[in-house]
Amino acid sequence: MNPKPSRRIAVDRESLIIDVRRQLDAPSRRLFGKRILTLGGLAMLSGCSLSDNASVEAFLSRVSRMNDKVQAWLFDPNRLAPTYTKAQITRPFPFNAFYGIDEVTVVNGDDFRLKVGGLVREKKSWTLDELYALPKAEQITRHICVEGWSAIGRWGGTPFAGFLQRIGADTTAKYVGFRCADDYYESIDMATALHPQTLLTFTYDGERLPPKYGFPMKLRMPTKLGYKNPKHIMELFVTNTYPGGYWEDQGYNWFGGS
Ligand SMILES: Nc1nc2c(c(=O)[nH]1)N[C@H]1C(S)=C(S)[C@@H](COP(=O)(O)O)O[C@H]1N2
Ligand SMILES: [Mo]
Repeated sequence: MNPKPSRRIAVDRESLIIDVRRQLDAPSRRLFGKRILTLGGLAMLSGCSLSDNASVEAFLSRVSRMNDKVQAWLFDPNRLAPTYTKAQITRPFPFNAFYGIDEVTVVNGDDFRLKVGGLVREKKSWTLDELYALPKAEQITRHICVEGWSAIGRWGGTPFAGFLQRIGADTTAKYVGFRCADDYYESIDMATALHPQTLLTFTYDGERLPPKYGFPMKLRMPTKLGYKNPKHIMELFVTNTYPGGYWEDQGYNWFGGS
């Protein structure tokens, strides 16, 4: 494994500062009155002194939590992300993970079972054939990675809202969490889980999802940044207890809207 946390955190610190500035510029922020719309003002709001590294970290993480709330509040469950044509697909579509492509996780599909748990009526595990038999949907959308690239890809699978309904998920719960075959883990807000473009995907460009793109399945959300889209999902659960995420627990913003 070749983790690259320091670079990722540096990028995130910059993106947080960009977020802060964007929030300062956002018309909705004028609600708070022009005069406190400065970094110092935000520091005051968040109760942080910004006097040393630790307090800067605390400040950024509180801004990030405020940012989660603002993003959740601004999220429109009916607004669709742009879609594209087959001719616009990026080829080759990039691979990314917290390790290199030579270390891609290979899951054996034969004895695979998707574990489903938490606040659901039906805690049964799913074979791939059962999942492949679910209602189908496809999308060509843009995937945006905070490492500085974006690409258009084509994913096929089943609408996640329908799947949640089928397993009797408590859709008034706050989060859906994911555990992956490669130590990655993620969680998303219920509004995004129920968004019509959120798909549990099993194919990439019409072919079975190859290991590099997340076999056996990837949750694809064009309304979220790349790191929010878990690959190699082994288990999912519905919960009201904040589950965090692989990069979020190292400082990334949790809501991660795109
Ligand atoms: N299981 C798992 N899912 C993951 C990651 C990972 O390292 N492991 N990386 C995330 C990040 S940062 C990105 S940009 C996308 C990359 O998906 P791709 O390889 O299909 O481009 O996967 C996301 N989901
Ligand atoms: Mo990413």
